[in-house]
Amino acid sequence: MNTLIIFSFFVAAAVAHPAFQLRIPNGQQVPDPCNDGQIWLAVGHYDPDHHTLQKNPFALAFRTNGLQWNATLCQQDSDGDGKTNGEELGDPNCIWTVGATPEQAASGHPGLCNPRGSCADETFYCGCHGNNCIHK
Ligand SMILES: [Ca+2]
Repeated sequence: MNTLIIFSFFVAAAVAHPAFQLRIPNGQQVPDPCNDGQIWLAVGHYDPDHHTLQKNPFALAFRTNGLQWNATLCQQDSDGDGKTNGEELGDPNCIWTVGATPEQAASGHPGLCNPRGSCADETFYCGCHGNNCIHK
């Protein structure tokens, strides 16, 4: 029993990237653009449940920005859906700092175009798994 609990903890920790989630506003409450009412825990990944080698555009921007949330990352529109990362993550004025309560709830995913199908060069598709989440 204890082994199962410990194993489950490490699997959950590995999947959810808690350290990164806490570095962005509402990082543990990012809406799943593929399933209404669900949360997308692996915010930087195309696959909500698994580590994949393919990171979404928000993850790449986050890494380029030194793995930190600030006005630069907040004002970008990483997924190209017309809403800034800050607008999607509930920090429309780009004032959030680690540990603070965001101004608003997250309304969208910063790395996956939403609503789905609204971006011209969309390559991600819902329901993908592993490293085949992008098709052109
Ligand atoms: Ca966006």
